Amino acid sequence: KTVAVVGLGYIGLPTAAILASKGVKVIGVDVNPNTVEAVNRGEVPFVEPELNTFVAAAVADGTLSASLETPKADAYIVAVPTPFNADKTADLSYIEAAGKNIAPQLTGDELVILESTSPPGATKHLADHILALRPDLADKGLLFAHCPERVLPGRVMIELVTNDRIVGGITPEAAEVARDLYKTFCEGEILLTDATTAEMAKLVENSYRDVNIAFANELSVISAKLGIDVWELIELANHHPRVNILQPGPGVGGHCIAVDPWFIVSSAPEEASLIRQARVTNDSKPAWVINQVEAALKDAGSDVSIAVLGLAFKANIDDLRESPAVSIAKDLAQKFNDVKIAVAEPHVNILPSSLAAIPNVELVDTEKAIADSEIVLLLVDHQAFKDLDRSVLEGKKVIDTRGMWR
Ligand code: SAJ
Repeated sequence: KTVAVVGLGYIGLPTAAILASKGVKVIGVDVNPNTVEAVNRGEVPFVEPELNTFVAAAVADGTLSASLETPKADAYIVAVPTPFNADKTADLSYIEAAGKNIAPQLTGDELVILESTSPPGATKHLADHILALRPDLADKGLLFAHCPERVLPGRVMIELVTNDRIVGGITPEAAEVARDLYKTFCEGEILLTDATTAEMAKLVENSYRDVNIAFANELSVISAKLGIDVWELIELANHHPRVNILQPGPGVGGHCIAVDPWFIVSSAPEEASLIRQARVTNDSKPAWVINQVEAALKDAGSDVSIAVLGLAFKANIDDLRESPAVSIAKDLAQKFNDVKIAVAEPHVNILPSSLAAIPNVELVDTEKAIADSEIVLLLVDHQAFKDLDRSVLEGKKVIDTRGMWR
């Protein structure tokens, strides 16, 4: 049996490599020639622990190869991006492009799995798209299923094996055949449902977290107004046996939690009011942080510098994409262009291009950023910042968006 994995990104390549490690013949497909060449050399074009070892071994064994062309295969796993459009609806063009390339290769009894995080109905949309291109296969046995991934970057090779998996079929038979494929490497429970429920389950998991973070962020804004320490408030409330409030911060980043709820909202705009409001609440937090800094600048007088600590979207990672910290640093620097912004991010050694182009921003080490500044804005709760000797903060105006230095 041959499996084609379409899209060799953060999810597709690990999935391809783990299947190949179980002896399945896997052909990875990607539109990027650099990715295809890297994989064929046994290399990984991004950082993910352990993935290198898997890819190198599978390529050496001949079980994994990569191609720009979609091949004939018994099963297809589509793991391409689903970004959102300006109006917050999902952009299905990558999924449609994958379907267009798969369609001519089909003979009628293949399994096509959509793994990309998708709005409800996307698997059916992919099936309809393929069948519109291949009406001759309409009553043959093509199978379509959705199997969302829920792995945490940094732990992908472990969680692919140990996490439970939801498998949703357009038909019950499709779910069963897809389950058998995932069983080759997944040791968690494999739960069968229909495709739309599987699509929603993934979106709901991330919306659940978004709504709960929004609650914490709203509490932080209310508490500031009332002169209450929100972290003490949450800690006290969480002593209740049925209360577990998450942590407020400078906003919600990453590629999942800040995106997926919009797919629910755009599917049911009238009904999804709480889910929409959570997105609005979390997205408004960076502007609130900037207002706090503006007030501090007014008190501090002229000729002051601001130390911005952290750019990553969460603690102890180097990922700056969709990070509220990056957008806060950028907006601050542009709004107060006569104020020096000393950015410290121990996990990177160059500024992202959106910040590098701004003249009053520079990347320096943490000690220097603090020593040279009157205002210290903590945006990410990196361990490196936790370990700082607090005496360096003496005499500084500290704005701690993570409650790390209370
Ligand atoms: N955050 C807070 N307060 C909190 C928790 C998080 O402000 O109490 C912020 C973080 O700082 C960060 C953002 O939320 O900016 C998201 O971080 P995260 O750790 O909550 O989630 P991700 O984006 O790294 O990974 C999530 C996970 N989903 C859930 O926990 C429900 C992961 O399991 C998914 O696989 C991943 O999304 C995904 O790919 O969908």
